[in-house]
Amino acid sequence: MKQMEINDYKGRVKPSWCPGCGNHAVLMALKKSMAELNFQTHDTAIVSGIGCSSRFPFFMSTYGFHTIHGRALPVAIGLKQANPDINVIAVGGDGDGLSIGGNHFIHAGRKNPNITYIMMDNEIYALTKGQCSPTSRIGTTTKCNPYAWTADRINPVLMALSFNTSYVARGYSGDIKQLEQIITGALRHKGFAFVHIVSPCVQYNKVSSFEKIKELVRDLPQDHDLEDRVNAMKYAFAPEGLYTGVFYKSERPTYEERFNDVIAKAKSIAGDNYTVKDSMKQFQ
Ligand SMILES: Cc1ncc(C[n+]2csc(CCOP(=O)(O)OP(=O)(O)O)c2C)c(N)n1
Repeated sequence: MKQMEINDYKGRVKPSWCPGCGNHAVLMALKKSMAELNFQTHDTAIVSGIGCSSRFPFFMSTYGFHTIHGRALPVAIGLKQANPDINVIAVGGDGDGLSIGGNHFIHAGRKNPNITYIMMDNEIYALTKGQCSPTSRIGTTTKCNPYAWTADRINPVLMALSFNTSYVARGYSGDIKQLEQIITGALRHKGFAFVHIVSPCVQYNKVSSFEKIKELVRDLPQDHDLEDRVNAMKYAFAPEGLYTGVFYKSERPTYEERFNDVIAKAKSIAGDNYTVKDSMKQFQ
């Protein structure tokens, strides 16, 4: 098997993100992590929704699926179920994953499919030129909200922890080394791995700039117990700053494993030629 290098993952399309956009760092960190784990391009699929961040699959040489708005996760979960041998990575923005796709985020956490989900959070809808998103701060002004944004924010890390996501981490586009570490951990993890990346938009979000986020960012304590979900929630909720690192990690059977158990059970009752149609007979 070929030893992969960062440049092997370079897609045919040059990244169309603005110069200075945080997503460039995420792209580099993912390539580094994939090279470290020697992910082969023909064994890897990157699935996205819609948004600037969701253009990600075009910039990689792996398989890719640029789906529809908010639907990266159901497509990624289906892909993994149909072909469990491939590495499936879902990517997208805060708008894609928390507005229109918020429902899928919840259910992915509790099902625990063996995939990684990278959310690039710029606290705005950038592709559509700067409307507020579920992570925009109260008071944010944009062309669409010229006076002030009025809704409270969603905390994606707290949300993921609350519905039992089995790997939860947060990074920041200004620290590519840490991004690489947490993404590598996510790709290695067996189960649903959620990586929240605060990734500033230099064009439409003047409130949460790189400078502002840099002031807030702090590392989780070295002795933080990765299996202590309640403590992880305290750090996720911390008003004093934006903690980064791995918040939580635990193992339980994946969605695919549980599904295979059900199929095996059905076959043991109905025989090897069992099909899903057979299971419906009892209701007819
Ligand atoms: C069903 C549907 N509704 C709305 C849109 C318009 N739309 C495209 S991208 C987007 C928001 C993207 O925001 P985010 O996911 O945060 O990505 P970013 O561009 O900030 O990276 C919206 C509302 C759409 N494409 N499809």
